[in-house]
Amino acid sequence: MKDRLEHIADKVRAGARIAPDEALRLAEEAPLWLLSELATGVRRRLNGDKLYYNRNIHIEPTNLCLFNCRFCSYRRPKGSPEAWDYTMEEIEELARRQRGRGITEVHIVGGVHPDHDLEYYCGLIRRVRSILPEAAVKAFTAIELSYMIRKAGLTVREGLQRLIDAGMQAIPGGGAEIFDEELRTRICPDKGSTAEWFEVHRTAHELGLHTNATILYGHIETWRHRIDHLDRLRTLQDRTRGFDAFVPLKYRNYGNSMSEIGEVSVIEDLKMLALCRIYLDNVPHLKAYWVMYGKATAELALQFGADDVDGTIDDSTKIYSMAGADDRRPVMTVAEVERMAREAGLRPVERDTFYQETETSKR
Ligand code: V47
Repeated sequence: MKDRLEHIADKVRAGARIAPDEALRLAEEAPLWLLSELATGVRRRLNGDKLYYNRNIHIEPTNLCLFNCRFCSYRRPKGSPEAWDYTMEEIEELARRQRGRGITEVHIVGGVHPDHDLEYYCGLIRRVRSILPEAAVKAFTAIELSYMIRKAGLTVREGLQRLIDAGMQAIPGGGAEIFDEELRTRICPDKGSTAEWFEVHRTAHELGLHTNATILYGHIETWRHRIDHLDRLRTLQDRTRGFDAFVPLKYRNYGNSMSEIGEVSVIEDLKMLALCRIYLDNVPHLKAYWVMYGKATAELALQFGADDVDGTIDDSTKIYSMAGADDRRPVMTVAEVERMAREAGLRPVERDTFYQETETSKR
């Protein structure tokens, strides 16, 4: 009988779906070159020779947070000299500075602020949309959403509908961390649950919103936990088709209360990216978020299944620089992404939030 690993590889090459135990075998036994070949095959089938990016900024309204996740380097307690809590006017000013720069997406996430309510967040979205009408608002992790909606006494469906009416157009993938309930209570004991995360994304999909999903990997989890996480996402995606992109987030260990764990190697990152691409055969895009991986690893990721590197960012996010990422002031120019694509043998495509090619890109 054919070697079992070769049998799994043939399944992937033929476009067939692999089971959790097969994914585990690939993770534990496949050489890196084979993972690269298989993930590249899946990427090509789904996205041809495209490398997607967008012109985006993040707005992080506050780093005050009700929750105290052990991996977080960003949260500060009230009164800390490093805490921030922007006023609405300051947020408007951040948006105004981006006028006329071709930004197509504003990604808004921050701490779960103890005092703000759903009306505040709806107002925030409306103001950003009125200042940057050409940009889509992709806002709030499922954990922030679940909290603000519950506090308003609404169902998830009613709360999301209010935010949609205010102008929210997509939901980022954050807050997923690790779905295994036992590990989740060890790394983020007081955070919203796996069930809450899924309720928000499932309902969003039912309302026609597109969302992303993430995993926080490289801490205390094993390959089994990672594959279980991917499997739960693949199952929901079979039903709803609402996830646009999967974004693996490598645990960065600077300045948080799990620092002693250290960080996994770049080889492990590449294996993880490939496994995600192979396993999530129904999620169209795999994003190697360059701010978190650093530009060098993001380039390598393009040989392991990634078709998207996120966007230009323009030094607008602190979550990763505070956790030890290479770029203290993250900025990616369009020329840099174009070079990255060409060197990988790919075609750079500027996209909007919904993975449609922008008019500038078509010219
Ligand atoms: O949920 C926090 C992660 C996430 C650390 O959807 C950490 O397109 C590593 O979700 N080391 C928020 N990761 C960011 C996020 C995201 C980013 C870019 C694009 C998209 C998208 C989503 O950041 C959190 C958490 O998983 N995170 N601290 C850390 N020390």
